[in-house]
Amino acid sequence: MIRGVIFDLDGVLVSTDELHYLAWKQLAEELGITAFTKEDNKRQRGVSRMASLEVVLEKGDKTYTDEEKAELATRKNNYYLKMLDTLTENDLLPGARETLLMLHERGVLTGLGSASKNAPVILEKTGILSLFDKISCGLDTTKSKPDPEVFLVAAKKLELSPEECLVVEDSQAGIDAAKAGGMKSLAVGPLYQTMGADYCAKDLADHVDWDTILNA
Ligand code: B16
Ligand code: MG
Repeated sequence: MIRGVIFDLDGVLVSTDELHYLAWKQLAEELGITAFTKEDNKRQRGVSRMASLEVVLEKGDKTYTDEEKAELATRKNNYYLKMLDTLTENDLLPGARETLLMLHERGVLTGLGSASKNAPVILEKTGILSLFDKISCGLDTTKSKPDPEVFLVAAKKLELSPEECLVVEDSQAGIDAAKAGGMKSLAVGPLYQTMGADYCAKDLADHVDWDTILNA
């Protein structure tokens, strides 16, 4: 029986990948890296800020100290935060708010399991912060998906066992993390049919058989 649903953020509830891309692109150009593309950006989905920085730096030929890397990541995050200023509830992905409300009505707990350290700001700006019982994000964790840490922290905060949780994810690393944590998974997004999840749907507005999923 599923008693809690843990949602990934970027690509499941809201699409911030274009903003991440534009902010990394701006940094790359300042560093003289012109080869960073949208294709590279796909590899940054669901991974931590520092791992995303490595994806940018490997397209150039300079090496940086850890201190310099920390400064570069902060610089990118400042560009990204400025871009988040324009985020509103209109940026929620189809079915996101409705699904959270439906789960609450059924008495199912809701959690967030996101790599982003900006997750609380994004939930606030899109008006769904109050629809979460507990939040686990990049501020609570040290390991990136496919490590299950972020989902295990969410389950612990919800006071549920992994078997009682379903993870909703759009990235392969996220589906792998759910499995590694002993949780069931629902895949959404462009790769939903190919990630080996227990259930899949184009997006949260697509037909999802919640009766079957929650009673499994
Ligand atoms: P931040 P998710 C992830 O969000 C993004 O998909 C990924 O591109 C980003 O690097 C990561 O958050 C960290 O974000 O720089 O805001 O801490 O899919 O796990 O919700
Ligand atoms: Mg994601």
